[in-house]
Order: sequence, then structure tokens, then C-alpha cells
Amino acid sequence: MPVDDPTVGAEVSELRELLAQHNHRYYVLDDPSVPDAEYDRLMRRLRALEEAHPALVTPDSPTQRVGGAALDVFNSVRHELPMLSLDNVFSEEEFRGFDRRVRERLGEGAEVQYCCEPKLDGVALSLLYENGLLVRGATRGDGASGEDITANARTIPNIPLRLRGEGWPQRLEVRGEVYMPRAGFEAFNSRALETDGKTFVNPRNAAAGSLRQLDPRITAQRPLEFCAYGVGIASGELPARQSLLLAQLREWGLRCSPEIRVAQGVAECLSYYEDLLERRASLPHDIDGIVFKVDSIALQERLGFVARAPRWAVAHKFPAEEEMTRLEDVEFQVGRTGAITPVARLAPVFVGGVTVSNATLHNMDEIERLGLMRGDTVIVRRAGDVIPQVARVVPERRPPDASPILLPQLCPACGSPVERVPGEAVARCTGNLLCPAQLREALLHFAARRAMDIDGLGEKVIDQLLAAGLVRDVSDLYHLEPGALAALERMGRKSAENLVLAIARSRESTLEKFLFALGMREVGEATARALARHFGALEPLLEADAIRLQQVPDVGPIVAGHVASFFADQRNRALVARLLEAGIHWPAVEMPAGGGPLDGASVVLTGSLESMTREAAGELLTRLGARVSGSVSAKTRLVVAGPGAGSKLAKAESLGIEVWDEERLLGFLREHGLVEV
Ligand code: JCF
Repeated sequence: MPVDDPTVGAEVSELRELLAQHNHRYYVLDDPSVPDAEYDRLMRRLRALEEAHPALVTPDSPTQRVGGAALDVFNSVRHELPMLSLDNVFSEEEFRGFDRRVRERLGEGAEVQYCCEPKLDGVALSLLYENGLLVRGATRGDGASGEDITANARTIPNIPLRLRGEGWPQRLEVRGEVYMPRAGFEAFNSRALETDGKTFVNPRNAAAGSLRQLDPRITAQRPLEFCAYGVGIASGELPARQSLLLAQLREWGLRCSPEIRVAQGVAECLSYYEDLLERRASLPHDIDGIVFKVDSIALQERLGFVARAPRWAVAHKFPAEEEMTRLEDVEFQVGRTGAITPVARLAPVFVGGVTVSNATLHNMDEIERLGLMRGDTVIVRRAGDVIPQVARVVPERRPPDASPILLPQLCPACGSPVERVPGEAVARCTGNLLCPAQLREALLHFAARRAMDIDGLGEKVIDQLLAAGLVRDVSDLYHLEPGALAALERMGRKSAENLVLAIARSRESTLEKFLFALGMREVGEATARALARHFGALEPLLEADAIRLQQVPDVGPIVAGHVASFFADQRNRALVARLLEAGIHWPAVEMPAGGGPLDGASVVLTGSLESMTREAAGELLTRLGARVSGSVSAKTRLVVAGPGAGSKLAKAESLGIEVWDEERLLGFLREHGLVEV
């Protein structure tokens, strides 16, 4: 390509224009118009042209986001207009006080209009545009002067290197916040864990740390975003309202919060606050409150500043999601399946809008990961409705008498040995239903609405039944007499009778509820339903080994193992027998409506198959609605027989049952798309 080819210059301009448009749609409007691959193709083409024609490279070219070498230090920058901070208020009352002061100063009886926006939890950044070109990025520093981080600012994809549109002042300083969206933060941390292990504590620190890199190539790899919230110096006219100013910045290609609204008076401000507080956890990035600004710039000018903050703006902070407190003790609780869970007892602390004094520590691995000791000062985190967590230890606050947290050797509830399977995080009490803690949880689970649904059998009554020795396993429930119950404290004659009735009513159940109620490990409602539908009855399930169990949809080797070992335990089989003897029953299981072509049909596989194992064939037939059974009876609809078939085949023939060979089976499976043609 000749250097003076005028078409090259035209193509370069066109590529830059296209790339800038795509970038804007992607990062500012959140509305990408082309696939990433197309963007990459345009970028590669532009790079190639610029490499061949270095004279055509300009500083606002999208190829120039990461340029120059690493710095030794950041230069200091004086802000021509100081970068202000915001006053905080922490309650509705304090916010009303702010509004009252604004109106008093303005001599304004009427309600004031406020521009409302979420307060981003990031790092402030000043961007200076001259003739529409980004010439400088600076941190806030102490407000009077900050650091020149232009090279890093240029790497942030949604910061325009050149302003879009027209009408911008010749000099324009845009101010805003750099932050790391939560998804990017999680991704960055999990990658860091796999490589050098240098993770960030929260997205705010990640944004600050990334912006402080002396080598812009590192900043470029961090998922940072910029959101504009105002202007500093401006050499020309700007809109007369904060809300219109932000709309104008948006037209010039800067991202502003999509949540910006104008509110009339305190009441509307407060409902804006409540709305965002509620949606806080579902936003893509952390926010720590709401910023309210008097919308009219003329009124802002009349209000002016105090010290380092404007009188016309305030940050109404949300309750902190992280607070510091002391770990007083760790207790070990025993769950329904014997899992021993360490629970942190904390000095009560107000966090995420509630007072927290307990937090689960999950398991011993978690305690090790946190490096936690009794007496430590810890950071407790409660975000949204998520249960409170101990997020981390504050090591410099460890008292000299801090003591290690050890897994008890014996179950705190029954004294049975505690076992920890190597490679598993969970420790378990080996007492099973001999352990009162496990029995208590088993009873609660058994009686729950989604299980046997026994009204009136809650924690209190269960504790009383256990204390009085009236119940040693779940089957004892069905032999309780109203007389014995009425002897319990605060249990009247009437409630005793009602409870006995409720227990009696629970005898009429369904197979899936019964299976769920047994409380097998990893068997939730969905798995219980799948088991019930697959086997159709309890007996074949009792006989199934782990291999057969894995034919059930969504049952993998682990769940299959738990189910098989539950029913392999004679104590559990005896318990099931006692429950059935006590009268628990259910209607025949309905197979999935409109299922496959073998809907509900009982099929027996016998002999050997060449193209697949019998188990695999059984699984495929199950998918077509069949129930695979081990023995031939008058109810059998179909027998698939391979070489070596013996008595089952003979019996099928004697009963006149349809018999298929492997070829016929394969044809059928092929017809239904279950094996390749
Ligand atoms: O989102 C923020 N962190 C934020 C900070 C938003 C604003 O509108 C701000 C700010 C700091 C100062 N406004 C000022 C004047």
C-alpha cells in the first residue's frame, strides 16, 4: 500500500468512527449493536493500518488507550476548582434537617427539587477535555491537588478519548467515580486466586488499587468503569439544572447513572432512597447511599459551600454492609444429618440494617481459610437479605489471649465420636438417630409442611416430647396418646387431641413426601419426586443399588450413594417398616402426564446386549416413560431379551408378553431420537 494513498486515511477515519460508535453503545448505552468478534475485527484492521502508516496515529485513536511505558511516580496536579466531598446523613431525620436548612437559607417556603442518584462506592476521578480531547485524568487527592493518572484513565473503556456530538466548552472538566462492577470484581478475584493469590477485599479497594498502578497495561486489564456526576471547570455555558447537565454529559458520550431522577421535596426523596435501598443487592455495582443535589444551579450558587463540602448536596448513607465486632466464642451445632456446624457468637453489631450476634462459619475449612481465633476482631458482612457472614479477621487487633478453634472430638449433643472424612469439609456426629440433636432435627424435618405436614408439631413440642422421653424416633409419633400429651406443660386437653388428629391425618401422604420426610442426605423435594416417579413404588426403591439409582434423572453418584446406604442400613429399614405398620400410605404414583411412548409400561431387560449395557438401555427406556423392573409378572408389558436370557424369557413367553431383541430395541430407540442413526 503506498504511503500517500488517500483511501487509507479515509478508511482509518471510518474505522475509528465505527469503533467509537460501538464502544459508546457497548459501554455507555449498555446496548451493543455488533458481536464482539466484529469489534475485534475492526480493531485489528485499524491496528494494521496504523502500523503500516504511523503518521496516521492520533492520541484519540481507540488503539491508543494503552500507551507509553510505566511511570516511576505520578505527578501532582492542582485542581483549578477544588474537588469537594459530600456531607453525610444517616437517618431520615438528619435528611429532613438538611432539607430544612436548604429551604431556610433560600428563604424558600416551597418544596425544593432535588436531583437524586445512587452514590457509587469507588474512587473520584477528574477528566479534563480540551477541544473535545481527553488531555488529563486526575485523582481527587486532598481535594486541592491530586495525582496525574491520565495514562490509567485512558485505559478505562467507557471513558471517551474524544467527546461526542457538539457544543462542548473548549475546556471542560468532567467529574465522576471509577468503580469495579461486582461481576468483574468476582471474576478478577477468582483469577487472582488461581495465579498469584493477591485478591482484593472489596470492589472499592479493587478500583482504587487498579487506578494506582504505575503501569497502565495493568490497569487496562482491570474491569473498571467510569460514571460521571458533575463538572468542575467549564469555559462555556452549561445547562441550568443538575439533571439537565447530566443529560448533556450523556450526549457528549459520558456514562451517567441510569437511575437519575428529579424528586420534589423530602417525601419523594425518601421514597427514592427506599426504592434503591431495596434494589441495592440487585444492582451491578456496590452503592453506599443516595446523593441528593439541589437541581437548580442558580440555587446551588446561592447556597455555596462550607469547608470542603457544598451546602446544596448531601449523601444519605445506607446502613453499612460491613462492620467490625469481636468473636466471643464458637459453638458447634449438630444438624439433621449429623453435620457439625461451627457458629460464631459475636458481640452484637448493627450491620446491613439488623443487629447480628450469630453467624454461621460453615465448617472447619472456613475457619482455617479465615485464620480465625477465639477473641479475634472480625469484619461481619450482611448484604441484602443474605445471611450474615464473617468476612475476614482484622489481624492487627488479635488479643494476646486469642485461642485456637478446634473441632470437638465428641459430639456436643450426644458424646458420640465426631468423624471427618478426609477430603470432605464437613465433620459429622456418628450417633445418627441416637443423637438427640439429630433426632430433634429429624423430627422437625419429618413434621414440616413440605414433608408429612403435621400441624402443631413445632420446635417447642418436639423439645418437650424428647425431654419427656415420649419419642425416640419418628415412628413413635404415631403411637402418642392424647392423655400422655396433655401431661406436657402448656399443652391442654384440646391441643393434645388436635395434635393426635394432625398426626393421624399425616398417615395419608404421597410417596414423594414420605421419601422427602425421611431426610436422606442430599434428597430434597425435587430428588424425592424424581425417585417417586422413577420407581413408582417404595419396594423397587428399597432394592435398588447405587447403579440403578443413577438411572433416575438428575441423580448422580453422590446422591445415589446416600440413598443406597440409607436403605442398606438395617436400622433405617426397620424404621421405614414401623412407619408403614403405623399406617402411612399413599395413592399409586402418577407417572408424568403425557410422558413417552412407553408411559407407565413395566419393562424387563434380560440377557446381554452388545451395543450398550443393560443399565444404559434401562435408562433410555425410562426416558420414554417406561418403568424398568427386575422380574417378569402379568403386569410386564415388554421384555427385551439378549443372548443368555433364561427363565425370565421363558416366563414372558408363557405369559404371552411381547419380547424384543436388541435390533428391535435399537430401532425403537432410534425412532425416538435416543441413539444415533
Ligand atoms: O457517586 C458518588 N460517589 C458521588 C460522589 C456522587 C456525586 O454526585 C458527588 C460525589 C462527590 C462530590 N458529588 C460531589 C459534589
